[in-house]
Amino acid sequence: MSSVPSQASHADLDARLAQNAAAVETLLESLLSETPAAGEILRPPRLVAAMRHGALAGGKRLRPFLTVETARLLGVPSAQALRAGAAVELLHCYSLVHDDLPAMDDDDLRRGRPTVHKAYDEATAILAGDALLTLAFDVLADPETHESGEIRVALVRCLARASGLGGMVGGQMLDLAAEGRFQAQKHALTEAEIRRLQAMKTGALLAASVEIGARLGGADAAALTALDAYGRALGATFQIADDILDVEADAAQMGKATAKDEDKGKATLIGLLGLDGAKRERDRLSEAAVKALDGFGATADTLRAAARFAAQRKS
Ligand code: GRG
Repeated sequence: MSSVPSQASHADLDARLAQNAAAVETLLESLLSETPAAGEILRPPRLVAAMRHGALAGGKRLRPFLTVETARLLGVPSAQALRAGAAVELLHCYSLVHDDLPAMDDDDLRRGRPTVHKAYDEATAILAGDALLTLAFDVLADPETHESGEIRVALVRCLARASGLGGMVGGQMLDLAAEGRFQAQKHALTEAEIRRLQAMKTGALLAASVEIGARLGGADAAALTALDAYGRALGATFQIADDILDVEADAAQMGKATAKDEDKGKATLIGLLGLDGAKRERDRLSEAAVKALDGFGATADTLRAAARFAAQRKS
């Protein structure tokens, strides 16, 4: 099949991203209220405030966008798609809160604001991350997200596998080892090892954002395979773009510190392919993501545009 050109313009994509981000914000706002949910005893105000600091007001909301757009392709009611997307975003926000901690990346700035441990304190930031993580699974497991228990379990398992031991958390562990945190394990990574690390640390959650939308819509095996290829290529695109932005963008543009990778000895493809080589690889991967959607026709144009956005984004 030949590649279907993307008909969605930058302006269309920007408008859809903004519309989706506003809807995600509204839902997160209500999920992160001080009122306890059924079965909860009390939501401590300081913990709620720290969670809200970490999850509201900021971010591109790309992951829930991917969930919602994939679900839309399969005719899922928008309220259900949005809940699943919000769950993925809660998990992403937990990872940012914990990644910024002194024991991890030790960052002061995130989304243009003080990180949670700076605005509150370290113990509160750890707990806020933990509670964002568990809330993500609570949202997926709720019958409001899908009437079928079987589908809800599939969503929970997909998010757990992508974000845990063999996914994001495992990838973070490999990243710390590659930085030389644990002397015995220090070694220069091969290209294959860098790609695997990035597929785990960043790619897995982006791919899961797509898969969750697909599973919510009851996608068949062929659609799941195509969307999985799309999500993985988009995830790899996104991480290379991030590495390039770390070199080329400034902190004001990114809302977080930049030029950190080289200082920390982080393993990136730029080190192996050079800046121009990394840009070519980023563009090759984003086109591979677009190509994976060939079977879907024009209804997938927004997802095609999202893959190009992941490559060309400025923050
Ligand atoms: C510490 C549990 C734990 C996990 C750490 C994913 C991860 C692993 C940490 C997040 C920090 C990081 C820099 C990851 C690389 C992926 C990345 C660029 C995340 C930022 O995602 P964006 O650009 O952020 O989508 P916004 O703010 O737009 O949501």
